[in-house]
Order: sequence, then structure tokens, then C-alpha cells
Amino acid sequence: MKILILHGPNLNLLGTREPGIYGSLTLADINAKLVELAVEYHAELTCKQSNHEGDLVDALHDARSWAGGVVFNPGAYTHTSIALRDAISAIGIPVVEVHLSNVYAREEFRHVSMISAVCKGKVVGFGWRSYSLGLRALIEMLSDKK
Ligand code: CA2
Repeated sequence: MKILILHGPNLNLLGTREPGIYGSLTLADINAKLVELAVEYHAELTCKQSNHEGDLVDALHDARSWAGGVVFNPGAYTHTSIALRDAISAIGIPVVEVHLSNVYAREEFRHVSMISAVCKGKVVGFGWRSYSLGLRALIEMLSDKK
């Protein structure tokens, strides 16, 4: 089972600023924890990050040909990007939306997600564990289908 872990804009800065909101782990630390978890399930991860909307669309399109599903934190594009929503709808593989912070406890503009309605599910507010919870759910769901 192959899964894409996709991180959006500014998440490359994790661990350097705003630890009170996003935690103190770097993106590399989070990816390493997810790979560790995936090994337990005999799943294989590819981790990508981009600050560019089009690159994220391309990564989703590409995943269609090799991944069983995607764990996706689109960062601020969550709240604005119809292009990402359309890409998720188009690829036809399950995408799990994840957020480090509890977006519902923050500014109102973060309460809106362009992508939630086309995602399989969503995990918010558990820091890096939002990713591991989302990954675990995705793997178990994909295993059920076999
Ligand atoms: O909580 C999340 O995971 C977010 O997707 C993070 C985005 C934010 O725009 C979303 O509303 C919620 C922002 C990521 C910015 O990451 C930084 C990391 C370190 C320092 C500064 C920004």
C-alpha cells in the first residue's frame, strides 16, 4: 500500500516559529514519525511539500497513478483553493484533510474549508498527531477494501 503525505505552504517552516500554535517538531520530524507508523502497517509513504498551489495540484494528479490515498494539509490554501478541491474530486482516490491546529478555535476565515466536502474525512487540532490519526484511519480504511 502506497500513500502520499502532502504538505502545503509555509509548513516547511515548522519547528522554527509559532511553536505555540503548530508545535515544535520540524516537517522532517513529522515525516519521520509517519514513516515509522507506516512501517508497522507495511505501508510505503512518499512525503512532499510545496508552497505553490499548482505544484500541489500536480502532486495530487500524479498520486492518482500510484497511491491508494493521500493525507493532505493544504495550509492556508484550505480556505481559498477551488483548484485543490477540483483536483481532489478529479483523482478519485481518498484524501484525508489534516490540520495541526484546531482551525475552529481560530479566526473565522479558518473555519471555512474549500476541500472538506470532497475529502474522505478530516482531523484537526491534535498537532502532528492529526497526521498520524489521519494516516492510521486511511490505511485501515484502505485495508478493509482489500
Ligand atoms: O493548522 C494547520 O495545519 C493549518 O493548515 C496551518 C496553516 C494555516 O493557514 C491553516 O489555517 C491551518 C499555516 C501553516 C503555517 O505554518 C507555519 C509554521 C511555522 C511558522 C509559521 C507558519
